[in-house]
Amino acid sequence: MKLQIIFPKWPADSLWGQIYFRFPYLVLTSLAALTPDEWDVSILDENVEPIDFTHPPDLAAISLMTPLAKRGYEIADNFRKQGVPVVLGGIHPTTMQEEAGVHADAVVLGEAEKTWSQVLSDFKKGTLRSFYQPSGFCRLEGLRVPRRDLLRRKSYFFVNTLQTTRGCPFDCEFCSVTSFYGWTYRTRPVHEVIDEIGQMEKGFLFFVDDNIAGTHAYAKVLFEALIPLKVKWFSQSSLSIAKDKELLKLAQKSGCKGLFIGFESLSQDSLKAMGKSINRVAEYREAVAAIHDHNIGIQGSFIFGTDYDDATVFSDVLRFIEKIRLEAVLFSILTPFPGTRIREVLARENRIIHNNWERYDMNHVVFQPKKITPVQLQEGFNWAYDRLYGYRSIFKRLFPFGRNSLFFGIQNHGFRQAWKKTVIRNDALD
Ligand code: B12
Repeated sequence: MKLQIIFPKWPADSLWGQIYFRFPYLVLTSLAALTPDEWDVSILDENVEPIDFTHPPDLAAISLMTPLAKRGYEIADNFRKQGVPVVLGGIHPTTMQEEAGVHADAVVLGEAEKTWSQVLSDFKKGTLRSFYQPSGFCRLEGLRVPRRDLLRRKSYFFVNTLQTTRGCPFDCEFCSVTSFYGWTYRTRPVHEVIDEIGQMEKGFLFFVDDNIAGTHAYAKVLFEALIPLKVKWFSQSSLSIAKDKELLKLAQKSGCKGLFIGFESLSQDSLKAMGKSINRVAEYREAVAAIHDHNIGIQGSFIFGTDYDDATVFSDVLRFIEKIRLEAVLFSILTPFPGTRIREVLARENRIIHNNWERYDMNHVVFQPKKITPVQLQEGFNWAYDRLYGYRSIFKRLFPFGRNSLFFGIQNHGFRQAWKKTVIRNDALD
């Protein structure tokens, strides 16, 4: 029995379709690892190789995040037309069950660990159910080691994506994580993480955790255990890490080269409305300096379009990040993803313009902002990215070179190239 696990491609002219430093989505290798040995399993990341519909598997499993739902459904419909059953899973099908059900023989809700072998055995018996809902969240003890051997190695910049925790202790209104993982923050046994790293190729690690410093006590044990491995790593964290000098020191010693941190806004009112009051704007400079002092670079995340944002927000944010010298930045337009609290609010106020999921990539305006027009928001976002990835800003933020310049140099170059080729198709605003 052949099983193919698929991650759909980004539109070629989208920002994410253009990024050249690719690394694999952990779900592909994780789901393959959960698949019993009797299956002939393969994984296909459509961002690095095309699907060969002329040689279909016996069963196709597709992982969907919201902006890739349209492409995922096309793939699913195509397979099903040929009589190949399809299972859909991931964050989008979990929050849009009925919609996903139209394109699938089965929809797996939530995490796969508790249900996947049941799905496969039901399939073999011909008793596949329409929906599979796990009872609660899985334990992170004894997670299977992802099947990295199945990856097309040459297609990726690096392949070492792994996870140490799931969930986030916070519940920001724009974020899908807490609605998906519940109000839980689960950690893997540190020795299992270390064993897994021992089985991986040498080189850079990306911990795809939502918040690697969600509990400082766990993070300290983890970082301490990483020190002898002499690895270099990158992950996501909340800004709270900056307040704990001991944790920062351990992060530095364990090889942390950069952290993706959600600043989100320079307006304390916006942060309050987002449910992210743990961020104190007044403390940003000091926090950034503390992280930089430990030779850790920062990729900051900022969201445009809250009810407090007016037309000045774009230049204010840009000026600020150049001043505090964030090595890299991800700008996002506020996006009402299914399952989030911001979607409920905007839907209640009748402010969602459309549900064309392909445009839910945080680069397109899909809702009516309060203080500016959708066109102003889109144009302000485009302007901010043009400036951010112009050489002037890159130079201002990275010079004098030192703090992990190579890593962030590649990151800035990659985003600059990708942004130049990105086409924003905001048909909703025409
Ligand atoms: C790592 C990560 C990234 C990396 C991705 C790169 C990479 N190659 O891995 C980076 C930092 C580049 C990134 C960027 C973006 N990301 Co991101 N990212 C994540 C993060 C933190 C972890 C994803 C992950 O690998 N998890 C580990 C795997 C094992 O878990 P999983 O995918 O959820 O799969 C499990 C279950 O969902 C289920 N499952 C999933 N698929 C399937 C399929 C089947 C058939 C079955 C049975 C089960 C199943 O089983 C798995 C095991 O339990 C998630 C948050 C999260 N916790 O999911 C956000 C998340 C996926 N990202 C999100 C977004 C919006 C983006 C961006 C659009 C943001 C932006 N401003 O541009 C970009 C898109 C870029 C891209 N190329 O993907 C959103 C998606 C929301 C949505 N509704 O779609 C999330 C959920 C974060 C959030 N705050 O809401 N991201």
